[in-house]
Amino acid sequence: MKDAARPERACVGVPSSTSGPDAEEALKRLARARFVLGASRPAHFPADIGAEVAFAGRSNAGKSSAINALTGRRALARVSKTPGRTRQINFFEVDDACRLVDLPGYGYARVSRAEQRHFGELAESYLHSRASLSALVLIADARRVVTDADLLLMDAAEAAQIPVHLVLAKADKLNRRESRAALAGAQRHVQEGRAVGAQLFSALRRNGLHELALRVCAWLGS
Ligand SMILES: Nc1nc2c(ncn2[C@@H]2O[C@H](COP(=O)(O)OP(=O)(O)OP(=O)(O)O)[C@@H](O)[C@H]2O)c(=O)[nH]1
Ligand SMILES: [Mg+2]
Repeated sequence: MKDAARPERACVGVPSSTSGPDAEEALKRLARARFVLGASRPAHFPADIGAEVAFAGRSNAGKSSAINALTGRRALARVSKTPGRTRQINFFEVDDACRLVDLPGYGYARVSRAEQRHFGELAESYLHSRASLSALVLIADARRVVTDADLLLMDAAEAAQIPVHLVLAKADKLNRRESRAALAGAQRHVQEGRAVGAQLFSALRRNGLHELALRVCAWLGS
């Protein structure tokens, strides 16, 4: 049933080239995104039709910034220096029934236990029940190792047959050697089947933007 809802699950359409006119088209398409709603309970999610790509990861990893960079907007998704900024599941419609989804981050100790549990349950319910969810973009800080919570999320996605693209954000904070090492570490998760792809990314410098835009648009379909 879930497979039928995700025909492009095997990452069909991810191009070999990551720049050029296709990437420009993808960015142009994503620039049409507009905020639809923020949901704090499943009953508030928009209709489960079409295709969605959700951005998940640790608090403060750069999920909302990645959405802003992809859509060419400064503040479509709210960004903050304080972890735990995104407290709802925020839906952005790109075009007819194709959406980007900004998930609340996990692992922020200063959010109360009860609230963490609430976010966790909300995200879990979203992951397990959302037929239109085509893929997850897992944003991790390039300077940190992938955390146990990231691994748990990748396992949950695998169980739900949702492909994961691992994005090492804030790559502008690393030098060339560190970047290579971080990417090699992330590629192990690809080799071991937890992710279908891995890349470096910087919302600040727009590095890796074309590659990510192409992936996201391939998953959103046309
Ligand atoms: N240097 C640098 N800073 C970044 C980058 N992306 C995000 N940041 C900064 O990291 C902080 C957190 O960014 P957000 O995009 O709000 O992170 P988030 O994952 O959405 O955080 P939560 O909503 O709390 O889960 C902000 O201060 C951003 O300006 C990047 O590519 N480079
Ligand atoms: Mg956020």
